[in-house]
Amino acid sequence: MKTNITSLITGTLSATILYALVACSPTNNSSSSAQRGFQSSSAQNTNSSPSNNPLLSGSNVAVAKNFKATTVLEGLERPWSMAWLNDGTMLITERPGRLRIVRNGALDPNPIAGVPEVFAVSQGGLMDVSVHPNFQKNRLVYFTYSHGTNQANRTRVARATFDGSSLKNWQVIFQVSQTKARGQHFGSRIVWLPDNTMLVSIGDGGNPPNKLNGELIRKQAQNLNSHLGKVVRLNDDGSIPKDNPFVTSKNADAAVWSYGHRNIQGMTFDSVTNKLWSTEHGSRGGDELNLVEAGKNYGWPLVTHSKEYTGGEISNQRSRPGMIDPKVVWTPAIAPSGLALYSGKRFKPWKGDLFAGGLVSRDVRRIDLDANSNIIREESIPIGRRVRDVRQSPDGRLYILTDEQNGQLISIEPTQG
Ligand SMILES: [Ca+2]
Repeated sequence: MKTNITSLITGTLSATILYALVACSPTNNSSSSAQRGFQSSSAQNTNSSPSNNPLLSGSNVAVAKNFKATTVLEGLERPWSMAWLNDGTMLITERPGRLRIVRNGALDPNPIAGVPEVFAVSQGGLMDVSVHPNFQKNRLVYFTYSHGTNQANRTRVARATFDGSSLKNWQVIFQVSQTKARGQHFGSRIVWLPDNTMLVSIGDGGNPPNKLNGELIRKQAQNLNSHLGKVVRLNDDGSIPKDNPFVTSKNADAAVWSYGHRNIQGMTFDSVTNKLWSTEHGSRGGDELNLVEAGKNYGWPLVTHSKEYTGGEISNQRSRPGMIDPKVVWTPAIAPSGLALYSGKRFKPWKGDLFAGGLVSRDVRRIDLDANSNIIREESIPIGRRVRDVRQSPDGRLYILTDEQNGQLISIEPTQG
């Protein structure tokens, strides 16, 4: 047995070495010139300020010791998002298409009525839930969800009034202009800005072989006339704010706020620094944390650290003038979903830090920022379950949702400085 395994390993190594020799062979001109180009661009990176380079996060992330995780409740089917009403009541979406409510710490066994049928296949379904900043007056709750069929579906944003027991007047206020096939890359997080406009993240439409107009659909992330692969900014009724970055551009959709995104499933606004943070899924590796600004291009799929699922480059460029580099790159992929910036008084050691959920890494990444939003360090808070969402509650606690058939609501907290 032992000999067999050894020979198997040796065989694999020989094949790898052989492949490496072929790839580095001086007769392979295209390969060696590509290599020179890569070396010169990394030399430029070394000369620039270290704070401009992304943190390249690998598999040796420090594991947090001083924390406690407590399961608050379970029995949620594939929960995706959570939001709080003014009285502390909690709303939780389940991806198959249900809205659940938690009153005084207890999960109501009956889902909230009034959610229409959603396209709940693969990554799709009922996704984000977000309460209007003036909910106390207008009772408006917002949702993102996928709608349509396996051949033609798209992300929608809807709002409804919540009277305390059911949703009324479900109204679609925005939908992605193009439909796509299959159940990938819908986004979709909602974030409110201080002026009561909302940002919504929309995925790029899916992996190869998904196509649109004869080319890979993910290229739409660079098409300013498309909603795919974008963050869009809307008024609370779905109309377009007059000060959106591309409102006066002839060749752009006025809803577009930022572009070149693959699939953002974590997004949070820091009201102290007025900065928008997002996490997006790469393909194989190359997941990103980005500081997102109006009108900027975040590169996908022209610039990326991620590779095709089948192996091979998506692009040999990691950075390009006019495109914004990520702040953190995660390889291997953590599959980031859910993002919170802790601003509460309760957990002083965590104040001002970002908390990013990881579906594949089954943890929460705590990202320590300095006063200028530079990354100081990262640590892993192990959960042992797929983390779909991370949120700060109005009373200054941190909660996560786990993406499971029997999903859990878990609270996490630091146990010492
Ligand atoms: Ca990027």
